[in-house]
Amino acid sequence: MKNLITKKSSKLFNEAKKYMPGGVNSPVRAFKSVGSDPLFIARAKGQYLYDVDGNKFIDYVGSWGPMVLGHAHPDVIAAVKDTASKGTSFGAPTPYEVDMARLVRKMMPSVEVVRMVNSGTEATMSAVRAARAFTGREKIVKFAGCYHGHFDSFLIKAGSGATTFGQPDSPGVPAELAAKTLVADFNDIFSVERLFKDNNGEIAAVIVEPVVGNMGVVVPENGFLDKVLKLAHSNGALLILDEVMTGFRLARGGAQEIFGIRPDLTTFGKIIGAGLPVGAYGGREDIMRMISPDGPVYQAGTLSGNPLAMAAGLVQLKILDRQKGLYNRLEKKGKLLEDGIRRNIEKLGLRYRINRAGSMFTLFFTDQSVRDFKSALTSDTGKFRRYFGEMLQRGIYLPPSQFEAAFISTAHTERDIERTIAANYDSLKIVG
Ligand code: HOZ
Repeated sequence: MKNLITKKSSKLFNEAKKYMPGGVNSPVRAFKSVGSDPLFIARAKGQYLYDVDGNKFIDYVGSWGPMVLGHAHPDVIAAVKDTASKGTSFGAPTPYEVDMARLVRKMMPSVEVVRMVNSGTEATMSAVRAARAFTGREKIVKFAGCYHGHFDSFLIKAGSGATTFGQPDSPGVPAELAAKTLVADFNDIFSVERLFKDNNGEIAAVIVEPVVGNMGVVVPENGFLDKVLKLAHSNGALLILDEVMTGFRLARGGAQEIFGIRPDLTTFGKIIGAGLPVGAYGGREDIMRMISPDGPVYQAGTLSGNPLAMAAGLVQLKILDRQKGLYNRLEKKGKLLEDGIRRNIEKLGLRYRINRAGSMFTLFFTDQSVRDFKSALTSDTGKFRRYFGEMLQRGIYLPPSQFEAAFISTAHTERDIERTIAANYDSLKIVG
């Protein structure tokens, strides 16, 4: 093990703090909860990340999910360069958008009609507006620890950075709006049932991450999603699956393909743009035709369907659509890593838990099985902080918070995974 030299990153961070809240443009990346300065990234290629001090890491953040083919995939970069040379934004339709909408519908048949936006937050916020307009109801149900972006209605018991920084309920959210968000417990169908009973005829939609990534990875128990769908429908409400993390990552057709669920609406994020700023929402034609200019529900954006983002995303989605065995290979890599970490935990006599779905995983520093927000919060975040630092010293770049998912890409090799397992062993041995 060597001591990381991070002089240039720290210098940049000190400068950044003068001009930006916390020195960053999104909270979790500030590394605050892991007690060190963030690394400033110079470049990335495949499974590797290189910081401004010249350190190289095996990357398990993958820009928080979208880099499922690894960084700077040559075909994606070629498409971006070619498209950029023809202009970067027109605020007018382009052929890319038609190809994209057609491909999304082919890969995920529940998405009959789709609208491109610029981020996952925009997607979830717009999907909820559509659901409210369609049902004529105002309340929504979300699950504690799920994170659906930073729109007011979702910053109630929110996961991801909101949990990392101990602010699952953000100030600045009007109380009247917060009162319209009802919170259930993941994997507890009775908690959903209770909300429907107590708010009869008032709930527009249930929104859920089908596999949660934002309290760390939490997998739905047998039949849970199906029961949520049935409960929503029998009460005249819609189901919105937030597939910002899972869409096109867990399977060609996302988590909905794996669990055999046909939601009314689905939301997507950055994976659609291969890492460029994109989001999208779509679903049942009768709901989506309510969106302007087909219908009265207003939602717009100059950069929506931006040609660079569409061109990059199309290349990535076409590879995901066509490459045989790609998701099996991701599953195999995920399993290899999971098995290795489990072996380490056992050998060291520890009782930590690892949750995994395909190429998404989280090691929780708790001896309880993690199936909801409450159990995720039993994790020892002090231990996680020390573990994160030890892994970083050994060249492994993990999400800098206990309450996030780590991501494997097709670029990670078995050798990378073996190195990661060895680093995990050494780190756990020190942290205990
Ligand atoms: N909300 C992201 C993780 N779920 C973190 C985004 C970032 O800090 O870049």
